[in-house]
Amino acid sequence: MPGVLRRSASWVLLLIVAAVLLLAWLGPWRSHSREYWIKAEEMLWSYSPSYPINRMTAAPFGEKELVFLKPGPDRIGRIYRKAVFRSYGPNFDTLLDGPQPSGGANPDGGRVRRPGSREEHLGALGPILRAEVGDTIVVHVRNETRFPVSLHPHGVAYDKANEGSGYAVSSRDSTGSHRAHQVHGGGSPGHAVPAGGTFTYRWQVPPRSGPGPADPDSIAWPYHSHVNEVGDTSAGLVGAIVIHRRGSLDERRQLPKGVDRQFVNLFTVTDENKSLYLETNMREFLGNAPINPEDEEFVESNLMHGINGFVYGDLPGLTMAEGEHVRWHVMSMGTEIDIHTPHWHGATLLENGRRLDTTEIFPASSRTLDMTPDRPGMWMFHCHVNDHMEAGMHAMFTVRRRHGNQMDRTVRRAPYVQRWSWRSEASQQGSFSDQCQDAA
Ligand SMILES: [Cu+2]
Repeated sequence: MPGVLRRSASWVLLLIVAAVLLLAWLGPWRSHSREYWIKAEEMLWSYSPSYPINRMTAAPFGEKELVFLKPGPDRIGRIYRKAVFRSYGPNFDTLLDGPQPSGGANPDGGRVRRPGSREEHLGALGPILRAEVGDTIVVHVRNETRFPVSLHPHGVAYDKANEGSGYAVSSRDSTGSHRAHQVHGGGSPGHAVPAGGTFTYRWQVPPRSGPGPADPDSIAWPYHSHVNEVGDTSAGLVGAIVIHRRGSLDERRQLPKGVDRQFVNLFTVTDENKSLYLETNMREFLGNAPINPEDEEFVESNLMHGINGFVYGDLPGLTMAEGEHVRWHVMSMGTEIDIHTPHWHGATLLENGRRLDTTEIFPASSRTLDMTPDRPGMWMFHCHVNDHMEAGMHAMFTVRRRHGNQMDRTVRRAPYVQRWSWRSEASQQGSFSDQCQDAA
């Protein structure tokens, strides 16, 4: 090879090596655009798939619990029509994650939140939206419910068009003088996506959206529909955004580096009396029975004290192994009774450097805690407010024993007697109210 050619070939080689090294160096600083395809959808949701067995006692429910769960001529029971967020592949083609009607017998539900999946414990919550500081989050929302909905995020950065919330603000024109115009949601259709409509939200994730100096390397924010805020959130249109410090998200496992499990738990008294679907539920489950929706006992029966939409120990999927690094994000929504104190049996946790086994959350606030479980077994995880405990705000978490690298699978949830599919459950509930109507 002539010298000139040889020299230029080695220059090319040198340039390629330099480019590869530069790309590798830039890798952690490259910002991502994280794209999500989310549908708002209606479904029948059961707060208590193990009904009539109380999983916390392995015995049939008693009078006190049946107030909330048992359908009757003047009681909706444990199944309600709700609206939830679910995530899909590009162009909304394949269902990826989201609540499924309890029982899993629905045609598309078998693939999502299945036993053993990372998302199983999310229950009625929308899919987790994940990002790192420096990223942009793009969320395409399609509204398949009968009401207008929006997607309003907490914590991340947005302009008025992407706030997902409409209220009257005045604006200045180009001369700087105040215009009397009221601008709702920045004039953007994103503040209320109509039934059948689609909108794309764009949010930035600057450092002020990520963990603060005393936080662990990931924190959670709620997101929810904000058209009729009380009605929307009571209907179920709620989920979580988890923001990671730059470079701390393990992209393959979609978990923070060094964390083995991550759970997000929403403690809330879902007020079905305030849901967008109250009238629909009354029609669907009570027919034309003359019921006063303000009757005190009827109102009480529709207060569902749940964790991720499940009551009395029915939340599945809180499973881990001893010695693992487990991250818990707990949050709340609701009203003045939504003062919750999540308490873990059998373990302690660290919250921003403080050691505790009980924390406190209020509507729309969240806490992030780290646990290293050291006592294998099944442990209670519940709200420590007396009234909430009695009304069902319980779950269980399972710590499996380790044999070397193997998890012992013999620790299992207490078996419950019958397996209800949502179809049989819904038809059972339907036929019960039908019978009552026949009898009336
Ligand atoms: Cu509570």
